[in-house]
Order: sequence, then C-alpha cells, then structure tokens
Amino acid sequence: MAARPVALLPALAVAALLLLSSAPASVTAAGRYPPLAPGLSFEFYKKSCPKAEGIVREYLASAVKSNVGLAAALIRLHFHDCFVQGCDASILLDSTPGQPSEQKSIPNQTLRPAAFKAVNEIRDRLEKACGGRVVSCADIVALAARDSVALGGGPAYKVPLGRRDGLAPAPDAVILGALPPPSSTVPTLLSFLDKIKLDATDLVALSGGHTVGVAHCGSFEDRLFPTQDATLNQWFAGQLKNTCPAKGAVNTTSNDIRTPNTFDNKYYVDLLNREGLFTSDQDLLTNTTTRPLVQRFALDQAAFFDQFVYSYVKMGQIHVLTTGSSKGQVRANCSARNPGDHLLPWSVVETAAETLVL
Ligand SMILES: *[C@@H]1O[C@H](CO)[C@@H](O)[C@H](O)[C@H]1NC(C)=O
Ligand SMILES: *[C@@H]1O[C@H](CO)[C@@H](O)[C@H](O)[C@H]1NC(C)=O
Ligand SMILES: *[C@@H]1O[C@H](CO)[C@@H](O)[C@H](O)[C@H]1NC(C)=O
Ligand SMILES: CC(=O)N[C@H]1CO[C@H](CO)[C@@H](O)[C@@H]1O
Repeated sequence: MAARPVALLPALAVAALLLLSSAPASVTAAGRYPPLAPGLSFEFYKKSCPKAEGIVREYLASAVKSNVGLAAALIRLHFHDCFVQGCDASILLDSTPGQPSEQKSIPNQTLRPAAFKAVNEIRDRLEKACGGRVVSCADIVALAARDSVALGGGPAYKVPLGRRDGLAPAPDAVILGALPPPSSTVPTLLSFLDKIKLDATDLVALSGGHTVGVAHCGSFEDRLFPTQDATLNQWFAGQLKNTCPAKGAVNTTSNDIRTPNTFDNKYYVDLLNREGLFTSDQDLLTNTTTRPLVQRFALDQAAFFDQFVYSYVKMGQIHVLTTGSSKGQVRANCSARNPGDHLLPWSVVETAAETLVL
C-alpha cells in the first residue's frame, strides 16, 4: 500500500504532507482521538470484510471527481445523522405510512439526493464484496464523510466502526430540537451541543465543516433584508445581494468564499474578515468565548485539522447502536428498514441507546 513509506518518514515531513496533500485517506493519520464508545473499534470489519474501507474510498475518489458537491453533502450528512437521534443512519430512511421521513424535514432540505444515492451504491458494492450484509449504513455514512474530508484536501483519519442502523426516522419535533438554525448565536449553539455532550471547542472545530458546501439564500437572507447585519463586511454583503437580490430569492452561494471546494482553514479567515455566511458562523468570532479558537485556526491549519478530527470522531459516536446493545440492524437497503424487523418499539431501542452515550 502507498501508505506504508509515508508512515516511515519523520514526523515533520508527515505533518507537511498532510497539510499539502489532497490525496485520499490512504495516508495513515496519527492524530488525537477521543475515547471510543463501547462496541466501536477501528478494526471492526478487519475479519468480516477487510476490503470495506478500500471500497468506500475507491467509489468516492471517482464519484467526487465528477461531482465535487458530493463531498460537501456527505460531510454534512454525517453531521445531520449524528445530531438527530444518534449516528444510526435514520436520516436515510424514506417515509413509510405513519412515519414521515427525516429527509422531508426543514433543516434537511439542502441535503443532496446525490449523497443518499452514493451511500446506497456503496452499500450495494459492499454487500457484493463482503459476501453479504455486513457493513451498516451508519458506518458507510461515517466512512464516506471521512473520505470526503480527505478528498477535499483535509486531514486523513481513522474511523471507529461497528454502528448499527436505527429502525425508525426521527419525528419532526426531534429533528427541529436537534439541529440549531443558522440564525443561532453561540449561546444557542452551545445549548444544542450540550445535549449531545459537545463543547465550545467542538463547536468551533465542527463549524469548520463549512469550509466546503453551499447554502440557500433562505439560510442567511435575514442578514440582508430588511436591514443589513452590521457585522457583515460591506463588500461581502454586496456579493450576497447579487446572489440573493431580495427576500425569498432562490439561489445558492458557497459557504467559504475563499476556497469553496477545498477542505482547509480558510473558513476561519473568512470569519476574521467578517465574511461568515450565517449568523452561526460569524458569531464564533464576535463572541469572546469562541473568538480565540477562531483566530488560532485561521492562523494554524494543522491545529484546525487536529481538533476537527478529534471533534468529528467524537460526534461520530453519539448515541450509537452496537452489537453489544443487540439493538438496531444492518440494513439491506439504506433507505428502508429491513422487512420483518419492525416488532421492537422504537422507544425501547432509544432507551437502550441512551446507555451508550459517550
Ligand atoms: C458568548 O457565549 C457565551 C457562552 O455561551 C455566553 O455566556 C455569552 O453570553 C456570549 N456573549 C455574548 C455577548 O453573547
Ligand atoms: C444567483 O447568483 C448568481 C451569482 O452568485 C447571480 O449571477 C444570479 O443572477 C443569481 N440568480 C438569481 C435568480 O438571482
Ligand atoms: C430501497 O428502499 C426504498 C424505500 O422504500 C425504495 O424506494 C427502493 O426501491 C429500495 N431499493 C431497492 C434496491 O430495493
Ligand atoms: C436528499 C433529499 O431527499 N432531500 C429532501 C429534503 O427535503 C426536501 C423538501 O421536502 C426534498 O425535496 C428533498 O428531496
């Protein structure tokens, strides 16, 4: 494997490589990791499907080449999956009678169908390669997010695996209660993160995911109309008004104006220049609790990468269902619960999952 020689280079050279490299996750990152949730391990599929990680990476390397937006969508998908009811791929479930899908709910509207399609295609490939239903959809989402980060030029890192898939989509009220709106300021953001045991450092680092991706006018038009948000830099406000000329305009713009498709620390440079797109972005600089970290990440990309990996892996373990809990399932279709597996009431599964919180 190409990874081997790199791992033998002196630490400094490796750090430099990680900074410059847009190579996928074949570079084995040393990195700092949070404690693993019970039931998860870096080696989970080592025996049952050793090719799994390579298959995901290979699929994405080519898929992202033809659609760069896919990487951003997959990074975002992992956030939404984990924030809402834990990392159990419930976000992928299509509606069934009496159970509206998470995909239809408001904060989800910009998740791209391409991301869902990619996850299902990866699942099909894995089933063939592993000789059966082995890898869960929730793990595919986590792996796809990891590879998307690396393909965008971000850090390579290891993903703890062994998540099982949830049986039901979250109700609307749960979704709305889990995902803070883009108009949120730091205290509100922290109140959401606190519920899932993430802190202010996690908030600043995870917000760096906005280094890629696009947003709809509706997510930031309140900063332009009727009155312009005074924290917006004047030139940037003008740009946004070109894209969204009036309230209700249907258009999108990049989250990170400097390097919209590269996973780097320029998002924090945007914030220093008052060019953060959402209130929830810009307030990270305005608020004195989070400001020092924004300043640090803007100056030191390695520090951002280090903390992003730590926080993203931590987030990736929220309320996981594992073999040990004997709850959840490995879906045969990421968009639908397995037929016949609907006997267990969701509340029971949820209660079991609660015991596995980080
Ligand atoms: C900044 O965030 C902290 C932490 O949530 C909060 O206590 C403080 O009131 C905020 N400052 C302002 C000016 O909103
Ligand atoms: C959408 O935004 C682009 C620039 O970002 C702009 O040229 C275009 O006119 C906008 N479309 C509409 C319908 O406003
Ligand atoms: C997967 O499930 C969805 C939702 O029920 C369905 O529309 C789709 O056809 C299924 N795909 C396959 C390959 O069976
Ligand atoms: C990927 C996906 O299915 N996104 C959906 C999010 O919600 C909107 C509005 O209901 C749908 O149109 C999208 O298809």
